[in-house]
Amino acid sequence: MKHKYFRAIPGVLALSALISVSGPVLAGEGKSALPKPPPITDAEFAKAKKIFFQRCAGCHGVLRKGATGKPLTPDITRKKGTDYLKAFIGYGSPAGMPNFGSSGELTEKEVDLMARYVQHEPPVPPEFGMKEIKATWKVIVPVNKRPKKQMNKYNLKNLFSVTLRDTGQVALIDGDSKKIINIVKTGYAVHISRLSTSGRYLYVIGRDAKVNLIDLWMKKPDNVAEIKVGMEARSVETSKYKGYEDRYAIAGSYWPPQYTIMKGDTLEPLKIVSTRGMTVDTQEYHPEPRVAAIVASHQHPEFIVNVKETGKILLVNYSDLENLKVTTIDAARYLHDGGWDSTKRYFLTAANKSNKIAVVDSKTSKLAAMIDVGKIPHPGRGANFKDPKYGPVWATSHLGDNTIAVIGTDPKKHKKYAWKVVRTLKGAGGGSLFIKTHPKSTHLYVDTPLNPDAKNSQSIAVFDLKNLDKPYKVLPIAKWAKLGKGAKRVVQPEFNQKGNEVWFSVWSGKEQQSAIVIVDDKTLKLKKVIKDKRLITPTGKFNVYNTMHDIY
Ligand code: DHE
Repeated sequence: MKHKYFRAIPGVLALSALISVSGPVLAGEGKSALPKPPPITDAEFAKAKKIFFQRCAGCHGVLRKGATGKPLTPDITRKKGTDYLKAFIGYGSPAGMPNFGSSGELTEKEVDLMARYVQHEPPVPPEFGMKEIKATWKVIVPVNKRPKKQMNKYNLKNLFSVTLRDTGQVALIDGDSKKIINIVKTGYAVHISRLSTSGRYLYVIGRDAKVNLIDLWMKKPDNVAEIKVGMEARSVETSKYKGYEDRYAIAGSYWPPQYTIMKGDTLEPLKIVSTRGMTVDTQEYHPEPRVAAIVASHQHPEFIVNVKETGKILLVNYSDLENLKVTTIDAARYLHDGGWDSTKRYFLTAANKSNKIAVVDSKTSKLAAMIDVGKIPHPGRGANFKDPKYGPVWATSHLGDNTIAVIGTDPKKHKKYAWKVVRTLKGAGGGSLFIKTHPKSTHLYVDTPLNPDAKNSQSIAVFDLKNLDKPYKVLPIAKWAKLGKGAKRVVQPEFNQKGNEVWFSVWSGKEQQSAIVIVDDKTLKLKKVIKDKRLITPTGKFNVYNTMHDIY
């Protein structure tokens, strides 16, 4: 049986359709003591492969070796059997597995299909080197045909790039008027947006590893270049060190496991580096060490690259791409997301399945600390504020429990508390993904979009930074949006440039209505609901100024 790996995925068809891979035949099948996999037709296999890529591969890995999610290789899944797997996929778990069935995201038939599919051997997708990457590269507007100055009247610093997850688009929203400026076609199931140092160029990465470069100076900001750096990706960043502003972009891929350095204004691919190698602890070979978060150093001309499955943090020096210097820091598995402390010297990042936060000193290029926190930390970029007792701190919430770990970040003036959990706040529940504050705010916002209880997934917990012993307040964000049916998960707080408004996505299914809810940070009252039929499945929101300057 032959299957074409990404055959049914929009935007990936052209290249992947050329390369077919072996179908779901387990080595030694028949001789093995394991139960046989349940039957699946070719058409079902193709459909399940698409669903797996869209919904499951991010946590469980393309090869299903596990990371944020458990390993799902046939030696494990066949022992569990179809009924057990169906229950798990259908109802989820408090530790972060979404309830795909009861939320309506998958039909009963699809839940059954996925339970059977994961008992078959995962198909291995093809490699994607320079030849394949170059073949996807398009400069839509050459540099010399682009504006020489800003050609629109928008306050670009307060523009928001909003992920429209299931339509493969971003909505550019004017933060002042709250009006949509443009809906830009990007990669499939878009993940994040990042800004160039100058704030002119916006980079968007899709789950299909397509990078879009949007020029905000155009009369109507739009794509000026695009490229695909692999089959699956989550991260993109730009060079921020003095003298290298707007010079390079980097995108990290999940498949193939590699990172690609490109020219900042055209996305011309310059260098691809594989991340395959040995794990940090057991020192065994891993075939799929995916690139998770990437940040740009302010101390050296370096990108800081999290390699998830090997648990290594790479400091990739871009000052000489031909003689590439990479410092490898041993951290822990499985590295995921993270952000800077308020001084932008220390990078704090989650080794999520190790329940640790790793701290990198970007000045000395060394590991500063490994800190034990709660279950599966998931900070996004985290939140920096001044604790009344412990001085400057950075905080993360967790996918696997209801706590918020507050970590001291000032080894100079508050040495005693540096790199220690100084407080553990109790939030609304597990299933938290993002946490946010702003230097001008006295509030800390914590979402819980993956909590199985709608009461939690549809609201936000707010802590008072002046009195952290006080219990949190609950803001009924989804209720304020006044939408019809839907999961209405409230996700990812993001501040405006001034730091006096905070924006939330109310995220429902593709066929349902979603919205963005804006809250006045001082009064914690509803300020505005943005509803528009084009706002389909909004999730991440990236304010230009705050993203340019790493303010969170
Ligand atoms: Fe994300 C950041 C990976 C699911 C919304 N997500 C990140 C980063 C990684 C990542 C590696 C850090 C990028 C960086 O900083 O360079 N995300 C993954 C996954 O592997 C995972 C768990 C499963 C998957 O299949 O993709 C996953 N992420 C989701 C979602 O389901 C979310 C909630 C909705 C969506 O749009 O898909 C989601 N991820 C986000 C957002 C950020 C993010 C909004 C950026 C947060 C920020 O403030 O920087």
